[in-house]
Amino acid sequence: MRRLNKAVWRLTFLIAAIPACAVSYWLFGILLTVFPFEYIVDLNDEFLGLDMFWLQFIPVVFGFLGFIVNSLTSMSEVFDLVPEPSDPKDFPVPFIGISKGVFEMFRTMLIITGWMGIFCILLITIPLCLPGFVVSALSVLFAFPVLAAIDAVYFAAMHIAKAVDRRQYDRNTVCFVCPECGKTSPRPVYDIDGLWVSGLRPSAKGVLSVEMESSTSPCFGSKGGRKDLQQSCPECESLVATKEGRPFVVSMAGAKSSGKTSFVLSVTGELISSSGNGNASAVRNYHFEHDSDLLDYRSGLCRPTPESNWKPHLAMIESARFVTCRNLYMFDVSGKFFTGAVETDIQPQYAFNDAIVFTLDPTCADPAGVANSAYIGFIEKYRQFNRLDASERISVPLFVVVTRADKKGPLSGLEGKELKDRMAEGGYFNLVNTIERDFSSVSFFSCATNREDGSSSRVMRRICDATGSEFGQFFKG
Ligand SMILES: Nc1nc2c(ncn2[C@@H]2O[C@H](COP(=O)(O)OP(=O)(O)OP(=O)(O)O)[C@@H](O)[C@H]2O)c(=O)[nH]1
Ligand SMILES: [Mg+2]
Repeated sequence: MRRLNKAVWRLTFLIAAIPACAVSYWLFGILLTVFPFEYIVDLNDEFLGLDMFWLQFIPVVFGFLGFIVNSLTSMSEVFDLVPEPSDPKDFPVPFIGISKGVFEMFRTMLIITGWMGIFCILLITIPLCLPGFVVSALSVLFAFPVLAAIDAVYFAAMHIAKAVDRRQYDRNTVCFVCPECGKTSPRPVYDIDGLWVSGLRPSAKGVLSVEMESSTSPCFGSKGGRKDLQQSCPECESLVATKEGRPFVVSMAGAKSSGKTSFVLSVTGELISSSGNGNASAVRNYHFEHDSDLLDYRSGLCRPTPESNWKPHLAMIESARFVTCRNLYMFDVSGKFFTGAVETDIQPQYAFNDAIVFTLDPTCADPAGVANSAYIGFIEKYRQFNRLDASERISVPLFVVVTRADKKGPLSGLEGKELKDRMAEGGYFNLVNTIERDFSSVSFFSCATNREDGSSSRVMRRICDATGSEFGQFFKG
């Protein structure tokens, strides 16, 4: 890119010189016929014997060489010209400002021409020196409009790039979920040189890889470190580092020991170990404590979730396919939450979750009764939180996940309609009926959530596909 910029930059100077040379050549033809230059023709006839073509052409060549030396070598610095385009790293549209450079050149040339003209007249070297300066001045005169036109094209390109960047910024920061308090807001608050701003504005240069210009007009540039700026949650003010990842939010529900935490750990564990089905460049848990939970889970230990838990499991997925991260939020909660025994039971994500997973342990004592009362505990809270009355169907899809598929039973290994029918026949009639009445989209799966055997990932894949989410590619189908 840098080489290309340089080449285009220099080419514009050279292209502009061609018509200037032609005009100079034609001008010399006229000059040689008028006072005080006609004596050059006489001198030539007497001593050199060059024909008219060369007499006109030689000074143009001298002028052109002078022009090249001026514009392409370090001589340009003497004349306050810009010999090279700006580094594309600092200035992604490097040609902006070319007219200014050319104008400088033009101005300098006029001054030099003026002074040298006087000098030349005094030194009888007018015929040799003046044409060179005339060529240079004319070259600049021609270069100016040509380069101004190029400038205009690049200005237009910059505005388009800015608009694209703005769209990307709006799209990627339209929904922020705080990994600490679990609440959502349009975007985090950015810290720019100690100034907190809730939305970024473009800088004068603000596209792609531009650095932050100043605290008053920072740019959007997603590649310009915007994602890495210090950010905080506007709700709880905690510092966050979500890299503006687009969220996909799953709420977990289900009775105690039904496998909610196991499902979450199995999904995130497989996501990490498979590098997002090979489609991610990096996947990691946002909270360090979830790394140790995963280690315990892998060694066969899965503790009951404390009632005080409200931090979502957040798996951050980085992929070259997307400009920003993709963040998978799974809100795990203690099964006690659905018994009515827990007072502090606010689940903020109920307002914006993309999917709900309801786990069910078919091997416990009275599985249908346990699942039913957990479901009622859940749906009451959900409706209450979203102020939905019992007649309204919930549009967020619900996924019933029957766990313990590793233990042989009447429901293990089944899914979809087959599983639903088997459940309806096998004592879960009320539950299946109520769920289908409450939700407009319900799917049934069974899986072994105590291990990472791919069954949980498969469920996640279906969840993503059913909700039309781009997260599906990060899970094995
Ligand atoms: N064999 C088997 N055990 C499972 C499965 N899923 C969960 N378990 C075990 O069941 C126990 C409870 O699982 P959890 O994932 O903690 O259940 P939970 O729903 O999160 O429970 P609470 O947090 O107390 O509400 C753990 O010891 C898990 O290892 C499964 O699919 N098969
Ligand atoms: Mg749990």
